[in-house]
Amino acid sequence: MDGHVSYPPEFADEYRKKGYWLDKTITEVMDESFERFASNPLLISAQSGRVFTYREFGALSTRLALHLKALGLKLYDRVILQVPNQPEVLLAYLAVMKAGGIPIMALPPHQEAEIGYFARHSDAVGLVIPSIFSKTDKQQMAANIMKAAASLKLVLVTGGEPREGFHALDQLLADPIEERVDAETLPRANPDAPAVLQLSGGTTGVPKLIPRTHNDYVYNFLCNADISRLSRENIMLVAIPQEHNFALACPGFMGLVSRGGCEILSSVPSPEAAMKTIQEHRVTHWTAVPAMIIGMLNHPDRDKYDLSSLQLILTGGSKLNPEVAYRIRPELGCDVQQVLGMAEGPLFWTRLDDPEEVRFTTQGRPQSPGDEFKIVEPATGEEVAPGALGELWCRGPHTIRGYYRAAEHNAKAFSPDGYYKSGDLVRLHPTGNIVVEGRIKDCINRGGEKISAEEIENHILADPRIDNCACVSMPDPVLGERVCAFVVLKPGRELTLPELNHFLLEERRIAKFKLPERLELLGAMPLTNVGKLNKVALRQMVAEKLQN
Ligand code: J2J
Repeated sequence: MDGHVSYPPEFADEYRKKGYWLDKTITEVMDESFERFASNPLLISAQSGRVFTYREFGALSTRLALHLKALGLKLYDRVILQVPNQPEVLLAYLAVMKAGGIPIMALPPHQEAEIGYFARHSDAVGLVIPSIFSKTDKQQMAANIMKAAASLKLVLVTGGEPREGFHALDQLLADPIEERVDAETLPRANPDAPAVLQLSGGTTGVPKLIPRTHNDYVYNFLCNADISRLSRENIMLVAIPQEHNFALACPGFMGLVSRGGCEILSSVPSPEAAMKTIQEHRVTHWTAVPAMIIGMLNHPDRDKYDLSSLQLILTGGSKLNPEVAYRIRPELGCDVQQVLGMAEGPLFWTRLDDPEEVRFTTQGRPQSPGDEFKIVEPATGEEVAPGALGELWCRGPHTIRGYYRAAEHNAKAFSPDGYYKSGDLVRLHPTGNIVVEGRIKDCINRGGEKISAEEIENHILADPRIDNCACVSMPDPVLGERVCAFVVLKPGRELTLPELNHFLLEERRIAKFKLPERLELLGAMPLTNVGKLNKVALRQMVAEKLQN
């Protein structure tokens, strides 16, 4: 596939020889489970209560794949998925892959700016959307995007009457095409080809697409399903966006399916909803970002819920502070497993039998013996002394070698010998685990959701009232960080935060979660002594204001 950086042959050979890569596609591995655990419940929608067995889910995803093929989807065609946390997101995910296509895992809040960009950049042919999301007419969004993205032909809509030319996903799922067309006609992808395009956490003007191959992604979730010791007895709650690497493959939906467990998929991330669902479905495992755990720990009504079924919280996306980690066993009655994860592939896990101090104060060690990492001086790539602070670089059988169609950026984001430069500042713990201490990449981590400063700054600079701007993180007790925009106005202009955000939403059509939550007006930007924008000073400035 054009624009995909393959693993060098000597590494691929090694990964096969060591048994990491199985040369199976994701759907082949999923189909084995659909057959093996046929009558077990696989997925329950927390909102509708609908239950899918393994057999049913396998059959429905094949049916939808046959429809997609009949509608013209071809091997390696890209299809953007933007469905909120309801079963259709996973059915569409599997169906696109079964039809030989490559799903692009967009997030439900993304708007025209993001989806339009993904469509143009990837020449996507398909888009799967809800009719309405968070009061936004997604069908209108799709129609607008189609004007500038010539490749986009196939729009599937869930939960509403489709416009002319669009297709109702629910109707396709109800039409037994498999009685007319043999499933054997579906194409088979090469296991070394990209299976899924994930989204990068974002440090650049536009989000980068991350090609995960079948071989690397299958290994990814089979390996970490072991590390989390998943089994068919497990019931896992997922209320973070299902499209995320964490919810999909770490171990997430696919890891759980490989072991025969059941996922409870919820579209409501609040602590109350989580507690209600845990009680109702006797949830044993919860995939959550630290902000959700803090929300539950501090919830005034926690004692009203029976959370005794809960065995393990899997958490990552942002740092779990040790003070919070130490409260989990006494207050929630369960264990916690930390993962430092990246959609680019690297995964570090605390192990379930590590001593408490290691489980609570480190972010783990690599998931696979095939993973390589080093902690380096970012400018030179020289390894730092053990225990010293440095940037984390990673390479291995489930870490990409390059972003999709991004040759120029790849030259900076990867070392010449193929290490992914994470942008995270870490130090080595004496146990060999790592501890995340900060980052050098210019993004804001809002409760696990990454927001590229440059991306938002570019949108803000398009506002005619604005002369200059810089976005930085400001501390938040629950989410960890939120976006603060520092702005220098053009002479005689005025601006409030609601006015700025109205411009970003209505004119720039960006996702709501990226909006600045504070605006600071400045006469001039602070500069470092070499004349560069001083973001450290800006972060300090807003942190001090928040303390007063
Ligand atoms: C501190 N920072 C962390 C952690 C991620 C599992 C879990 C998370 C992600 C994810 C993921 C962190 N402590 N435990 O893909 O499979 C920050 C780091 C990292 C960035 C990656 C998964 N866990 N982070 O969050 O691609 O800064 O992946 O580089 O969205 O999140 O973000 P993302």
